[in-house]
Amino acid sequence: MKVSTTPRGSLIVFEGCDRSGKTTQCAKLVESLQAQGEEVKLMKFPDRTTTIGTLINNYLQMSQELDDRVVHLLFSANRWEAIESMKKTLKAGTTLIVDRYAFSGIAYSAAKGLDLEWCRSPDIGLIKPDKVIYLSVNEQIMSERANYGNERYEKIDFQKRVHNIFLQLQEPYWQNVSADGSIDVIHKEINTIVSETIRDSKVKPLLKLWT
Ligand code: Z5A
Repeated sequence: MKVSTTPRGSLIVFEGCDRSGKTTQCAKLVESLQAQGEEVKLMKFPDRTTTIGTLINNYLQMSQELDDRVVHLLFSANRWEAIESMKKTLKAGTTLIVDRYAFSGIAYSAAKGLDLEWCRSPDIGLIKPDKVIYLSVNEQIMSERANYGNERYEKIDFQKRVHNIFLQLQEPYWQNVSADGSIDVIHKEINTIVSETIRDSKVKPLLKLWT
């Protein structure tokens, strides 16, 4: 059997409550990594472009009601449908910057009252991230950011519960970054963390999440 000698890309996941700046920071990071000569690709969950993603989008925009368990499983299925292409991309040496992943799946569903371990189980075996950047933002600042309150979960009390569950999920490969400051200052901190992670994970095997 031929063993690949191509250094692999890193799986970098951004997590955080709503309006913590994940999308902004993911875009800036991709731009700066590309400028540094890295092969990099941006992904986002939920991926609203697939058939499953369309159902999720209708639910989030409140045009459709679904049982909480059904929604949870749809979010998970939306990640599983991307898994083979993610593996292929990483093995080809491209780093993936991912805006939300399985941790959001657990945090938002458990904040609605579902059992945390039940919520974890459908995502067991996904690719384990090399780094999770957790953006934490002061709740007052969060609510003042653009368009806050337009979607289903954008209520302060709910976001506090989500944040507390994210804290319970943290493991040593997570890095907390305060997202209260300016976009450029936050970006600089993230860029340093991610550059080190990309360097360190090149020859490490891809692992499975929570196995
Ligand atoms: N969800 C779930 O339940 N289960 C799952 O498995 C998954 C998700 C994966 C949609 O997700 C919902 O799905 C989400 C969780 C749930 N809950 N809700 N609602 P989404 O990721 O598609 O949500 P989004 O609405 O696209 O993103 P977001 O989280 O609300 O925002 P963000 O990406 O963290 O922030 P942003 O778009 O970069 O920034 C928001 C605004 O703030 C924007 O105007 C920026 O210019 C501004 N901003 C950003 N950073 C700063 C700083 N540092 N200073 C000042 N202003 C800033």
